[in-house]
Amino acid sequence: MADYTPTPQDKFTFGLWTVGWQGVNTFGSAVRPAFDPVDTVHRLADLGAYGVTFHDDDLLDPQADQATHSATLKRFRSALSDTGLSVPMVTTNLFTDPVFRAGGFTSNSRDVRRHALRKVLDNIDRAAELGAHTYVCWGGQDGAETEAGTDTRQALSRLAEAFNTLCAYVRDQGLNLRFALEPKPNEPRGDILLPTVGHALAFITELDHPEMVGLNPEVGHEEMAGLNAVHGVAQALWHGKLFHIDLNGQRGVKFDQDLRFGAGDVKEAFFLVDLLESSGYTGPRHFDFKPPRTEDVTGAWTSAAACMRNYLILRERAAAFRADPEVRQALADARVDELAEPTLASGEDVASLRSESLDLATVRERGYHMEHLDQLALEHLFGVR
Ligand SMILES: [Mn+2]
Repeated sequence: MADYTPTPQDKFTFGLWTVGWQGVNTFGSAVRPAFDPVDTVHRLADLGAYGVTFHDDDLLDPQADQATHSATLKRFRSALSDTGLSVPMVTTNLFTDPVFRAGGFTSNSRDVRRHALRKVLDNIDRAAELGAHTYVCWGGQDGAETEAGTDTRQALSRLAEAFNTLCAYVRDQGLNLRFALEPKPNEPRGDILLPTVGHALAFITELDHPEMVGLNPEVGHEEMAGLNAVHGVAQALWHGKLFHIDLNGQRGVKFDQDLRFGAGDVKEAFFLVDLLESSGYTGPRHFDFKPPRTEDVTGAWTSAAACMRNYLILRERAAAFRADPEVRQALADARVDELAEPTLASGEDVASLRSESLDLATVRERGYHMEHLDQLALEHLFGVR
């Protein structure tokens, strides 16, 4: 049995808000104490993580004064340098404060939109100082419960204006920072803008600097929309837009579960790891999960460690699947490689194409044997091959 102990080379990262989630939900109050970010950094390093991420408010209490913020940042930086943990990504909280109840970048209130931009600009400065190269934007309150209350086309214009402003700032400052949009269909709003990977990809094409803006797909968010997260990530990769990824677990179309990675749709997790590991994606494997409210502090860390262990187990299973000679034959039988061959030959014109015909009677009987291939995948996942 392989050793599934993570190391920094695996590039596993966690948000302060993930393992540090106190368990406050719609119906229940906090079940765990707040974690000191410095303790979290040390604990993550001990577990083999590569980095830590945060929303501005996770690290710096919005009620505290500037001197307190400076002291907190100093302690945090010391913890980073003591442990070697990096900060590859930073994000902004534009959702907790009641001022954002009608949105951040797309609030109907212009003063709120200006405040939201200032909050992000301030945190971009911190992100750059800490060496982050990715800035995730999740506009959780940028949505609606009623069509009457928001002009969606104007909201998209204000959203584009926000990203154009932020990109211009990053360029002016000469920062090495890219933005990653995080789609989500709903929760907390009834409907959120840019609900899926596809919506976000289309939105990016309308920006002044589309090359600076990509995606941070979250497994559970695509599944909440009833979509196949592996397909969504594959399309983001195809567009060159997988700037970051949030790994977690979700079981179907329901509230945002944020289960530990692997503890949702296991087969989808298997194929997602298979995709990431074969795609050339070199970014962090970031876990955006929440330890369930059943867990005490010990259980929260058990949940965090399991995210990494499950990724490593699935990575090994996926590699074994790809290396299995029977799988290779099954892939050939399913004609999987044939899809990489262009439909028209190089330089071929449609006249040549039209001069041919297909033996329809034969091809109508052609089977693809994908059940056999899929069963082999399951058996590797189950650990019986
Ligand atoms: Mn989520």
